[in-house]
Amino acid sequence: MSNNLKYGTIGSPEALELADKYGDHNYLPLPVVIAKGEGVFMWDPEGNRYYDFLSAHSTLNQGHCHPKIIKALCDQAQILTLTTRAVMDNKLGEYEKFITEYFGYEMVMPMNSGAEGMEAAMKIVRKWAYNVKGVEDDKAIIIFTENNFHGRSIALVSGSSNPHYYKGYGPLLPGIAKVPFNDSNALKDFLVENGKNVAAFFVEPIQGEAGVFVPDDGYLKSCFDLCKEHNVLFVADEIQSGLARTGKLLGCDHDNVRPDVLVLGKSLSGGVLPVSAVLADREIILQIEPGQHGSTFAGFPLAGVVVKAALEVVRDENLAENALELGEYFRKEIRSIKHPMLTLVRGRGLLNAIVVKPKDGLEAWDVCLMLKDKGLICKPTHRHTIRMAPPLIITKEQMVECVHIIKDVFNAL
Ligand code: IF1
Repeated sequence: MSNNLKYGTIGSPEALELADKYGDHNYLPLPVVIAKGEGVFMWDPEGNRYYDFLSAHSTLNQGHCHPKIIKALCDQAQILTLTTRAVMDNKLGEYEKFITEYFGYEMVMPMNSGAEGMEAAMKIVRKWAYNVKGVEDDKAIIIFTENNFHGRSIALVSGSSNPHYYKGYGPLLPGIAKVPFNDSNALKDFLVENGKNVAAFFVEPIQGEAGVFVPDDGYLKSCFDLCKEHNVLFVADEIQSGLARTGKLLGCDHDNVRPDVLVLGKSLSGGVLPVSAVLADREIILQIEPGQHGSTFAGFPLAGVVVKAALEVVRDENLAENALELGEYFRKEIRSIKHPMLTLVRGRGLLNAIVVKPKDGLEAWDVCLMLKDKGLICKPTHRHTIRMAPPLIITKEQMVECVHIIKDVFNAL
């Protein structure tokens, strides 16, 4: 038991030690321990406060422990958490009506993690390819983009172009092709050659994990039109780019594209539960018949009420407008920093990244450590790229303070 604790019963050193000794080592976290989260802030056990510029990788768009979402969770948790789909519960249909109307689709397949949502989408489009498009059995092709990130299941990493994610997990799933991101001609060439066997094209409207790569205006629309031309489904992975993060409700909205299949996750539950959702119209979703897919917690009543509250917050607190306005301010201010290590800032809405050029033995990781010491938490997504993504509820005053912290660090470098 450490003394001088403000939150919880163990201090940062002990928390780090226990996790290192008893837990898996598939992460290299920033050396900070979080004990409390509220809005845009996090606190360590000793009571030090940090601005959260990670938002759990766009899972906390509504901020930490949003009171409306927590209330929905606690109220429902007292009465019914789970039944499995072996029986019906009184919340599922209400939730499904709400979310399908919210995004303008006829149906939804509720899942748990984002990867499970993406896997369900892969199953749905393959079924559609065989049953509706008439692709020869076991010949369906799904197209991913180079440098994609859709999750860590073996099926999804089978389509990864990063050996870090797929090496040593073979044999990998066949039937996944890759085309360069932000190059609709590459997609066109592939479809002209192989279109008759292609079930779907999967794309993140902005490649988050790859380093926040925003495609050219019109790229998504060109790809969507090519998919229509070749009777291929357009599947948008909006797990990180969705829910107001890029300054519009969905990343696809920047190109006015309505995906045939929309996959949501992360902030869908406001960072309270792992919840994902696959939205599409009836002809597509109903390709999966009773008993052909599912999961114990998929669509459970506790998730349904939490998601409804989380989506109401996105709408009622105008998170998209706030992300648009403060994202412009953030990029303008960061671009005004003239420092040899700060080579560029890119992004859309409040999904941004800065690229840090190493200097005098210092690099992005060291910048993150200095930011942490000044009360702002962010982390490199790749060695030289730091993703900066605060909760979308951040106020202008708070953003001004965060920009000052970032400027102070580069002035000190
Ligand atoms: C980790 C980053 C990684 C995603 C997109 C699907 C998923 C994700 C666009 C899968 C998940 C998470 C996974 C998490 C860290 C984070 C991440 F891209 F956000 F930075 F990994 F690269 N589509 N992204 O971003 O959703 O199964 O995780 O719920 O695995 O370390 P999930």
